[in-house]
Amino acid sequence: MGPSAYRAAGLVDAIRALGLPVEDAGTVAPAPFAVPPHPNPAIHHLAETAGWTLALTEAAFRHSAEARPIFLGGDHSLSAGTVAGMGLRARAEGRPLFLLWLDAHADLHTLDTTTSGNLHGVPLAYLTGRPGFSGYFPPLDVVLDPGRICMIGLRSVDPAERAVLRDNGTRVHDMRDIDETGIVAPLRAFLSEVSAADGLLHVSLDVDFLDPGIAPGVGTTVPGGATFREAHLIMELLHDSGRVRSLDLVELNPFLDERGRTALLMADLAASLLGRRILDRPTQSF
Ligand code: DIR
Ligand code: MN
Ligand code: MN
Ligand code: MN
Repeated sequence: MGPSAYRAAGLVDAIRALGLPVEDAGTVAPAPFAVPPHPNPAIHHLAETAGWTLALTEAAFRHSAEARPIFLGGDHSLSAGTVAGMGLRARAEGRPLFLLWLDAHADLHTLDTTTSGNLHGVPLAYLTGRPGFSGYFPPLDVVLDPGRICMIGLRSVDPAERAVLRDNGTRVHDMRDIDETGIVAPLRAFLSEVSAADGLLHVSLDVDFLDPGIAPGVGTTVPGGATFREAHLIMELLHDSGRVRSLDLVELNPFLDERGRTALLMADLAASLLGRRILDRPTQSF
């Protein structure tokens, strides 16, 4: 029901109000994808998720040819497909893909290390070519370099994920970092790198990146998340960078929301990313 809630929150009109042409491309249908039984009994919805990954990879590649797609979820497992598709797009343009992951979680489990069995916890392992996906997920054409990923907002990392993040080159900014340095310095450093490489940037925004006090509509709330102003500031800086090509809005659960406020906040953040601003300011360079 997430996409319906974003539509009801006026996402399309908010984008149109910025003077941008926008088209609602409707609902993606999952592709059939047969998988053998997996030895990890915790995993559920494996074949369905693999089928969605295949369909979303194709949809992301196709829609990004002439547009800057926004993918409405739905579970964070959808990023396995959207980012894979944007990897194909980047390759077609001869440019590197960079990924900004705004999340309380690292989503770096393999199918073998996940204990929850929730496949929202695995997309970054799939996308960075970690082992164990072969035969269970669609073959990945363009592997994402972990050194081109920046994570902001972490505050719930499982031991298996922590071990990977120790030395894979990903820029990792947990909430302690944000408390100590603020949100601007780490984001600027990352955006400068994207610009220097003439990269394409995909942003993946998990609702639980935000503090539960402002964004209750998600099944995996973690206290101590990003504030309203921190989140908008990130979006405003992303807009200034001119680098964002695609966006995921994921993990919204309207049944846990309070009168649509989380859906509305996510739609407002998307509008900030697309250029809604309080006052006109000189464009910043990165
Ligand atoms: C946990 C939670 N690491 C898992 N992950 C979530 O289920 O693997 N990601 N909620 O967004
Ligand atoms: Mn989920
Ligand atoms: Mn997530
Ligand atoms: Mn999360």
